[in-house]
Amino acid sequence: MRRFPEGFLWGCATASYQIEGSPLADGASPSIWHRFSHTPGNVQGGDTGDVACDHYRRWRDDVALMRELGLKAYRFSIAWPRVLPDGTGRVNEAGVAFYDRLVDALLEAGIVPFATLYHWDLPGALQDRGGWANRDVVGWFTEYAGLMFERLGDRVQHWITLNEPWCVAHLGHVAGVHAPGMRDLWAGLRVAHHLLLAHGEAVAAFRASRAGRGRIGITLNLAPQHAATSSQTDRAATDRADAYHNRLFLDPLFKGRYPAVLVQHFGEAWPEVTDEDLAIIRRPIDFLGINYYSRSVVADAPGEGLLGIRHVDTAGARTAMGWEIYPQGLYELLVRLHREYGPLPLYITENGAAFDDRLDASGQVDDAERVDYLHRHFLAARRAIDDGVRLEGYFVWSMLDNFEWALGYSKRFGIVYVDYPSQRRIVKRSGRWYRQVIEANGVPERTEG
Ligand code: GBH
Repeated sequence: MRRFPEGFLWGCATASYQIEGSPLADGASPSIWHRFSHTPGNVQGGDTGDVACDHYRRWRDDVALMRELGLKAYRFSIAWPRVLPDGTGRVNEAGVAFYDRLVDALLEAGIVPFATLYHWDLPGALQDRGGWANRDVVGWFTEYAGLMFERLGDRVQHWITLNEPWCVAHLGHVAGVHAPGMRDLWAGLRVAHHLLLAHGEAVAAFRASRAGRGRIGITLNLAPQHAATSSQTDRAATDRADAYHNRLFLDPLFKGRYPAVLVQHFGEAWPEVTDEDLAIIRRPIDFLGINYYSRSVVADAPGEGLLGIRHVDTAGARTAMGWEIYPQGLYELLVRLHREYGPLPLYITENGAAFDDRLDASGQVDDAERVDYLHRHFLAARRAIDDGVRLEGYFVWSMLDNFEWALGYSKRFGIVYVDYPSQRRIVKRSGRWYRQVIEANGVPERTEG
């Protein structure tokens, strides 16, 4: 057995718009994802988060299920439009009450709550005022964060400001495949800067609040970028890719500067950034959350796309998302973060995979590939801990099959199967296996695959 450190926090992660359903219930206002998914052509199959996993109504059963799975921790996100329907100002008490009860139920079940303030569902009312592209969003977000610290900070000790700011800036504002569906590099770069400023100001509000005895961090989606060949041009292309995907957020957060190669590459489009801004962004945080799914292999491709790069397909096995299964990349990433940006406490706030899960004749889901995927990634994480990395917890994405953004319900990431028509939850083989891992606080040295 490869055991993990005592007190290691094994958990699952979810996000509000992906599981809750009832997006307009009890005084909530439409988020940008509600609007986006209700606009034809944006989401596969015309799927929306209107019902999702109906978690808004079934949260009590879902917490009971978490207890059955033996989870030590649970990472969820708060829907900003439920608690502040106009984005700022008037508080919707019914919305706050939902998270209040959820937190109480988690604590009662002995599960440590990790609250993410922003997992992509901006109030539509704020989008009408320019959303993340308007620098005023820094004040709006700080007000919202302060409210949640005030209301939940007596019980929630682990806070994450933002989930994957790269996805918000790039997928939402440059590529246009996520809400709010903009395609504008100039705006996207400002959005990235505003996200970081909002994060930094929320950290300051946290330190001054009643929640301040707890811990606060941010979650980034990070992926090692490997050069397709050792040529000078491929290596330079890979450096640009790493700067855009990884260092765009890591460097300002931990080093107080943006990657020079990006500033130079984007030239005129790069926003004005003051030293005061950089000081706000680099305010010390208590941990870094890492969402890891795969790596990229990069070749130089002059004139192609934003960065003059091309992604090269590898021979490795893939998940249903088409992402290469590459556990070694998790080890590599953790060691790099520890050496170049730490040492600081790290959590894997998401890792997991979509596969073509099927209910078999006996009504079970035999997802052996997911067991193998998780097993190999857990071993990679354990090796990083051997090397001195301060990894303190691991959240599997996801607890339940859910609304996979632009891909709707076509992709299943859960360790629990959701039969959407009946809303029945069926623990997959991977869910039963994960319960044993948590119980043993470790995994067998060898995988079966
Ligand atoms: C996360 O995003 C989200 O936080 C979560 O809501 C979502 O449901 C989950 O992951 C699954 O998608 O070049 O092979 O590395 C994931 C963000 C960004 C991860 C793009 C994959 C490119 C694939 N993704 N990235 S690869």
